[in-house]
Amino acid sequence: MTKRAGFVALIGEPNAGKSTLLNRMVGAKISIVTHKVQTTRARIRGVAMAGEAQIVFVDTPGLFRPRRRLDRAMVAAAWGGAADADVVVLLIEAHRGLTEGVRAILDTLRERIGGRPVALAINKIDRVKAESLLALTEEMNAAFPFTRTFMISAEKGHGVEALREWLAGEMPEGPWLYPEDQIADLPMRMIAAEITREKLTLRLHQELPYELTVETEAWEDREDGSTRIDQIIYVARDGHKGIVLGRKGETAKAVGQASRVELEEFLGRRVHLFLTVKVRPNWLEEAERYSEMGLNFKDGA
Ligand SMILES: Nc1nc2c(ncn2[C@@H]2O[C@H](COP(=O)(O)OP(=O)(O)OP(=O)(O)O)[C@@H](O)[C@H]2O)c(=O)[nH]1
Ligand SMILES: [Mg+2]
Repeated sequence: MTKRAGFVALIGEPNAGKSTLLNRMVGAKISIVTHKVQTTRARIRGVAMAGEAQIVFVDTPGLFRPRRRLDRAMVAAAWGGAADADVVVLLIEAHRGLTEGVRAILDTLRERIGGRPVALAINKIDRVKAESLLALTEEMNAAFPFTRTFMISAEKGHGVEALREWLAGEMPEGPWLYPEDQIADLPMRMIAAEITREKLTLRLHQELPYELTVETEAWEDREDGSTRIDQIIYVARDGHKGIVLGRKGETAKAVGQASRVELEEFLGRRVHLFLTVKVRPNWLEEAERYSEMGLNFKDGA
């Protein structure tokens, strides 16, 4: 059989389940998932195999109306991911249907993504009655000429194989883009920072997760088989430092513990994780913070 390889961009509103789908396709957790919106900040590539086809999934930040610099850089990264892809998959949530946000995405798709296949994946079908899906499929296809429609549950795995099979056939013929055993195209230190950011997002409330960022400062694989990882949590305000640390440092300790456990599982080695919280009032306006996240600072201007 001939080899095939190409890129599939996963786009959709925040919280649609893009990262969940990427992880399922790849078979490993390489993109963080939370119940909160705006979890993914940059383009994350995961590699999946389907027979002789290599499908490089590009997880993107959710698409929404951007207000701040970081928002704008995230949305630009998402559309950049779609523009480079061979196939675009739009994820929507079955229980929310054709929202205003989805309509806005369809408008931009019409303007920017000419000629390429765009598939619709109605996700979270486990949350609705099957009867409602037919009407939603019709409504969506009246609003946009989707190449195909899939009904899936990224979390439970329903319908995901059919989507994978179809995507495999859509990939252009050509050599594979990554070695067969590579599953992610993201530096380990960035994955490690993302894991800690996930644990922070799960524990902190309201706007705070948005206003912090995590960077891996140092990484040392030791001869005894363990790894020492030093990370900095940047917050924008003094008051936030106290919240991240928690009473007697309990919050930071719990976050560090949860992150370390997942890092050990991911790396398959013992991990010593050291977290430092730093106040940096202007980090949301610093180019270096954006490049550390894999974003383009100028996109946010
Ligand atoms: N019930 C149900 N929940 C799902 C499904 N897929 C994803 N979720 C949940 O939806 C939430 C958001 O999932 P993510 O994968 O982080 O969504 P995302 O589109 O990557 O979100 P952003 O990165 O913020 O744009 C999480 O709580 C997931 O567990 C599904 O098929 N069914
Ligand atoms: Mg995501």
